[in-house]
Amino acid sequence: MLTIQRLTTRSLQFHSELDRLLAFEGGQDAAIEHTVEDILRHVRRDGDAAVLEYTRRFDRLDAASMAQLELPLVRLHTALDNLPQAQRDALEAAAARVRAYHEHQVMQSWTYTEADGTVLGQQVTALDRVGLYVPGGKAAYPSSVLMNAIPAKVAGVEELIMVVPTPDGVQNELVLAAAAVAGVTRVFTIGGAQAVAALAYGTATIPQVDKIVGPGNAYVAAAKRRVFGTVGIDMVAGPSEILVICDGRTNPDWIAMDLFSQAEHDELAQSILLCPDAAYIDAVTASIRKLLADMPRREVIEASLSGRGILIEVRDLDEAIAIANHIAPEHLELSVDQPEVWAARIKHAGAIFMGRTTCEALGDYCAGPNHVLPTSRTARFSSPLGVYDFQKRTSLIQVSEQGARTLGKIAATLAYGEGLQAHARSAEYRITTD
Ligand code: HSO
Ligand code: ZN
Repeated sequence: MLTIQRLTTRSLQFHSELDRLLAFEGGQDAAIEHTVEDILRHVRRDGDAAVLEYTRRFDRLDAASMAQLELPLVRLHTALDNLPQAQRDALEAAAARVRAYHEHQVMQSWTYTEADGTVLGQQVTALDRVGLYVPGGKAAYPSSVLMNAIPAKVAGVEELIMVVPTPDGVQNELVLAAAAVAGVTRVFTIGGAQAVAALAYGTATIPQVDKIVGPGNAYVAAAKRRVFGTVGIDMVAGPSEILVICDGRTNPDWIAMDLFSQAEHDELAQSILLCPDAAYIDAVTASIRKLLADMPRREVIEASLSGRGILIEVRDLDEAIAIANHIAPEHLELSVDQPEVWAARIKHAGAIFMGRTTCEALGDYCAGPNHVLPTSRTARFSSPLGVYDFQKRTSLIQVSEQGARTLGKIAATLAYGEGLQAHARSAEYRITTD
């Protein structure tokens, strides 16, 4: 039975009820932490042998050596060649659009020269080697392979090492085809915390990477958190979210299906509608009930909408914008006239989908922007995955003779103030007295 929460901002309890429904227990589980700690220690000590042992135990895959768990690149290309033509075309079209979008993000090096000839700047370089985790189970999305791998390639990352568990040896053809399209350089059929450990520490066969990206289950998330510092990691994503602001003049079936589109990911996904028109909220509720019946994933959708879904009647669109900024949703749909006017007032959201014809699902696959977005209100302080995450900045300083004199005096004065003689004298040596 579907029971979706309905709130009105006119209620005195509105804010406390909203915050209660937003709260997501992303907390760490002690048993998982303990297991992951063991796995990391074991892989760090025994390398390939430990990874092989865990792969045997967890994925029932009995390999004599790690080399047997590496897929040759021709295997990826065969997967691509064997796809039905329509799927191949869609994958390639999506990849091309994602690549074109991300090319706009590339940071360039820059320098500027001061009056005395001192040159300052910033040199941008790519990470050398990145690990891409791809889940094997229910969330094995080829689109996520594209979204994680393409920005790395655009940034200029030379080695992209993908790990993907294949329980009982079952390989996902679309995932392998997506890896071919994205230009992944090596693939190992390993997963779980042991794969994260292998990438973070390196083994005889698996090269140590500089950063690990990609979604995974609770074990993978715990492992990524623990290896952070040895390597970089991307965000640890929570369940998907969608928040729709609608003026009440979009086909209610469209909005119901947009709410379903994120609800179908996960029982813990969150779908929210904000609308100033109570009768329209009734219409969307009726659409939800009508359309749910023939959704193949209706149980997941029903659990998600019943547990975390919210339909909110607001006083007006201004109030809706304020609430959206408070929630900082992963995906925000503005199903209104002149969406650009309202979008300009949004400060916190992972991605904004503007206008009635723009559904969020297009962003998941092929619009171009990344679908790896901040969840669980983290859009207050973080951004979509992008080329930026695979580039680094190095500062450049080249001080002229005259610059050495003026800066030397300032630095020496501050250094004496800090009691650091060597700093001061090092600067003073360069103050040529003529
Ligand atoms: N909406 C998900 C990404 C995705 N959707 C993959 C479909 N496939 C991220 O929140
Ligand atoms: Zn999605």
